[in-house]
Amino acid sequence: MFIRDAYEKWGLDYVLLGGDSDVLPPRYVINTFYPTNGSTSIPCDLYFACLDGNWNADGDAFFAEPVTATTTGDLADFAEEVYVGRATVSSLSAATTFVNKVMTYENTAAGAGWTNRALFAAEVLFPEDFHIQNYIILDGAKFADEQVVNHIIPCTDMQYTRMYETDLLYPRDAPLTRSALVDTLNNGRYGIVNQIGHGYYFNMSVGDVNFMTTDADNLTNSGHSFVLYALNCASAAFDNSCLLERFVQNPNGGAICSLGSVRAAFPNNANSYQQEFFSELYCTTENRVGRLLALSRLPFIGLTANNYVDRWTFENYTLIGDPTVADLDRVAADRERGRTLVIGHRRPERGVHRDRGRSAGRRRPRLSAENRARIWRGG
Ligand SMILES: [Ca+2]
Ligand SMILES: [Ca+2]
Ligand SMILES: [Ca+2]
Repeated sequence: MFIRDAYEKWGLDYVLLGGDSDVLPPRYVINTFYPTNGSTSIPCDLYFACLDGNWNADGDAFFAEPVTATTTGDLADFAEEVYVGRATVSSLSAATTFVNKVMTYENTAAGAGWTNRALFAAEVLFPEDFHIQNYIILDGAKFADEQVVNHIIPCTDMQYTRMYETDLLYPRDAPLTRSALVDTLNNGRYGIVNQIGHGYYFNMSVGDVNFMTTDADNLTNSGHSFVLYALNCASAAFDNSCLLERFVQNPNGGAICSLGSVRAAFPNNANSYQQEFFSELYCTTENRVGRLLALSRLPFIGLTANNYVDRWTFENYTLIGDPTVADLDRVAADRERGRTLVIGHRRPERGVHRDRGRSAGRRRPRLSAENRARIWRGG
């Protein structure tokens, strides 16, 4: 296939898939981890990034089948050779909007200050119908607090705003509600936005109610597009007109790119990847989103051979947007900065599996009752 040829002949590093699912159909993979005794068909752009192995070695109708007691499965490769993102555009005008937005971002945001600001929008995950008098099983603010304490404070001089549903367990700067979040996204100017909560294809829950696709369409933070990382279920389901692509498609604001899960997410597991992503972003010189996504997976790659939650998270987390987009207050330190929309930007190293000396599989899989629970609401 073209990407494999380009990687071998040109040393390709970054690939922007040019089209939404109607233009460039996704490769669906089958995953039997969830639901129990069932399976899920997952649109998996990781397929375009991992060029070794054979995603359908047994030649049947199903891709990326794991080895089971009764089948040999496929030989899917989960170690990226290239870093992939998708431009979810279906028309020339949408493509023009996409490119113009990236160009504006890369030309104006570097050193602008606001890109050095992070916004958290975290709600209580369990119980799902949390009310202030309830006990808390799992607060999304826990995952935000972990970032602040472990990465932002020790590694950066970044400003951060913590919008949480409750301050019962973790200190917050403001209560999280839909109207407050809309106002903050429009007027607050943030480089990084991290939502932690429930979600589904067309919504993400932000404390009191859902933030919908129309809310993403109507954002007006033009010239201050943010990198959006969402820990929720399915709002990156790009085989629909999903919430995370609507943030990116908005010509008047929204996100420059978004990262999230295309189907269900398992919060404790997904948080491990999220922490890796932000640790790499805040505590190293790495700043390109495509590579950050790959690096966030790397410590867990040894766990993907099993038909377990890490395999699920690898297949589900995806990038909507240009994989070379960089968090721009870190651009000055990026001496390898290339051109916009790079395809074939040669760097000395190619695969993430060669880049770092960390051993794979340093964390063991765990299956808590909470981890088995979906975190979507309204779907
Ligand atoms: Ca197969
Ligand atoms: Ca590989
Ligand atoms: Ca779509």
